[in-house]
Amino acid sequence: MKTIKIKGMSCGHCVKAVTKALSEIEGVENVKVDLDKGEASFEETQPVSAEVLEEKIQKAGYGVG
Ligand SMILES: [Cu+2]
Repeated sequence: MKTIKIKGMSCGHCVKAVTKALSEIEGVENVKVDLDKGEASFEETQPVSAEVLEEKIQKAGYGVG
């Protein structure tokens, strides 16, 4: 299980958007987003680069870190 910090989430809609964005990445499974902590955790079925994660999150309108 890997956990990353997500910036800019404020409501349930954001949680859904981030969950969807991460779930679309190949190798990312079982995404859980915690709004209060501002974190997303997921399983990696294959290595996923930080660049890919960041790009996907940014395209959804949020930030990583
Ligand atoms: Cu929101």
